[in-house]
Amino acid sequence: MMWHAMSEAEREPGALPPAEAAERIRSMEIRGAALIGRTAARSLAGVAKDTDAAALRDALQAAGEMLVAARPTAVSLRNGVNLTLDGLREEDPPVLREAVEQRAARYVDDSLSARDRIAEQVAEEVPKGATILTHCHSSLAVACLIAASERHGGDLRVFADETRPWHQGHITSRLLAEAGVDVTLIVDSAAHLILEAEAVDRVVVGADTITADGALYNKIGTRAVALGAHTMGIPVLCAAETHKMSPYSLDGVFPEVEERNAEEVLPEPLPGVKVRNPVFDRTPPGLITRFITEKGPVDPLEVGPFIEGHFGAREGWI
Ligand code: RUB
Repeated sequence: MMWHAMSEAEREPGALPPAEAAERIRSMEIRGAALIGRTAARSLAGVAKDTDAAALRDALQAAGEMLVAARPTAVSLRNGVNLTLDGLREEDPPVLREAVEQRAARYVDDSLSARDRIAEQVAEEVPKGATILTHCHSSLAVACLIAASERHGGDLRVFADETRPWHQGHITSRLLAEAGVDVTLIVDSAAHLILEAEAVDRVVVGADTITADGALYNKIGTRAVALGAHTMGIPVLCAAETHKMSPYSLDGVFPEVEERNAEEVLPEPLPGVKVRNPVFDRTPPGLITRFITEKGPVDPLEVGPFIEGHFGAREGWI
């Protein structure tokens, strides 16, 4: 089955063996930052459950490293691994086993309940009759738009942009339509025209990584949409669970922007033509109005202190 034809439930996998989880994340069969973080946590729980005591510590470390290496940009993948293993490596195997399973379950629960809390907040601040533009497919943004539409009895319009080359905007459109939301699909390059011509009230996007300087790493094209909105005075809201915040950026480690295969852009090579295929970009803090997290709204300029307060010592983190 094509990944973009799958239902949400089918795409929320159980405890996959780490090599399979990593491969399915790498191939984008499992994608979207929140989901890949949950997939990593569940995979580690599976390792904890199924590995002999003597091999457990090394197996968890190796699995963690393999999962983190699967895709480079979304920090929730790395946080999913590190928050699941945090401070446990020295524990005796029986304690380690149980604690990893509990931590993984907590990571998953926190992620899913964050989505609901964020959706409520965004729904509260979106006015009845509003027109919203969203970019790519963010499960958090979709949850927000469904909640907002329900709150206003369907009196809400959404424009979803397509996001080539993978067309994740098609997933957004399908999910919103299935939920009864008034949704219109547009190509990425129509975003500026639509922002203006349709008097869009808010842009709502998701996040792969939020860094301590208040910048947002998200699907390629987010920056252009945010810039367009900014020039027109349209607020840009980023719906992001705190798992999207990068504690590593406090140490000066910023996300690597993933470049994918040329074939995704040009299936048949054209002689003499080179291809670039960066799939994320960095939107600077000045173009984002607010991050909406499960802990409430965070101003881009307050992200650094927020991250410092939110994450602990991070000893032994991958
Ligand atoms: C998806 C993307 C999404 C974020 C947030 O990129 O950039 O906006 O991951 O999604 P890709 P969510 O398709 O390359 O994974 O809100 O579901 O975490």
